[in-house]
Amino acid sequence: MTVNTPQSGARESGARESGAHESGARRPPWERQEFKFWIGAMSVLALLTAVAAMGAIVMASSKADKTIVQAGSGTASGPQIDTAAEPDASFAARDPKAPAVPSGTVHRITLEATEEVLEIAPGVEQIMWTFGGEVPGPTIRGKVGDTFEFTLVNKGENAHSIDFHASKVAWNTEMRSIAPGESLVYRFEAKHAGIFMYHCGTPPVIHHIGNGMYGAIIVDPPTLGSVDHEFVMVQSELYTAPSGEVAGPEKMLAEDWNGVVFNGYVNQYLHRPIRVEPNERVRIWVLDAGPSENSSFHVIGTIFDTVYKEGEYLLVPNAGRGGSQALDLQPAQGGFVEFTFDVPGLYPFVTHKFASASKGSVGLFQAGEVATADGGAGH
Ligand SMILES: [Cu+2]
Repeated sequence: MTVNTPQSGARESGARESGAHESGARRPPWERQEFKFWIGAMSVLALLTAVAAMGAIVMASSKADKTIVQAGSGTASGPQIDTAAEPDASFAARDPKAPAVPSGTVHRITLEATEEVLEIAPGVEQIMWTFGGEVPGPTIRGKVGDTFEFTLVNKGENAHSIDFHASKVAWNTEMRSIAPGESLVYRFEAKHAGIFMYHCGTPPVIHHIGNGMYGAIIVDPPTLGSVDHEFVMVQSELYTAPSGEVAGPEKMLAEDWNGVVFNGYVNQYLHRPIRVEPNERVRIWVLDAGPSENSSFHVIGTIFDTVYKEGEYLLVPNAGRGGSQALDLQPAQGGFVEFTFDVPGLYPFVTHKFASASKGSVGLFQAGEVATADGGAGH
């Protein structure tokens, strides 16, 4: 009598070598010849399927990528960024204010993919790949249930595309790459709330995001309360290129960035502080666009009483007096924080990963009438 324990199975198998068919009925199913045959056949089939699928992916991506690899082969080396350098007196920081939610429920927006020279730090100009001629691309806003209809027009010299993380659409249709001169319509209903990344998805994706093709789209949660100020900070890395050139993908692949910045420019809000008043309620939407570095968003001198991350409130003002010091984000994650400044003064904001902060991601809030280094207030 056979007892079905692993030991007895192992013991039996030795006897079965010389035994023959009659013992087959007593063998565990995985040791029967016909079972072994089908397992072997299925393994071969699975292997062939995997090889065929990989071949198809390689063929598809190399097809979409042909132009990009040629045109994108910028020089690996670019200038180092001097974070102590001052911008010209005429320098205007990018407006950090979050756009208002537009009226209506259908938003038709045209976005142009462009390739043009932009200043990314004092004295550093290079070709950036953009949405709408700016890095980050424009911040888009709506609410849950709204319909967005984007027309992407490729005005560049390389293939480009767009991928809205706020959408649920097929990768091979709306997110397809289009050649220079072409356009496509990308339509979706915003079904979920949050601050989402959008970016060019043309391979190699790291090259297109690393050269500036990213932005934020805010889909308001239905419960969003009102505040005195709303700002948007998009963190990203900067990869420099020689003047007049575009950065190649080598430094991006090596995670060897030259700068980490908010809203596309080195320390811009340190040079042009953001003006608020003490005790006003401030909300900052934060998106980490990467392509590779994470963020630990922190405002020095205050504590967040509200934190919303990736579609959920992690903290709201509560009886337990809970406080939050940093919003942690990986690339392509976002959220918002809310707080007040209790007394007049200057309040820096950073990513508390200080190796990154020291490469250009320091800004300043000016709460009230207090002196700033340059004697003036920004927004
Ligand atoms: Cu692109």
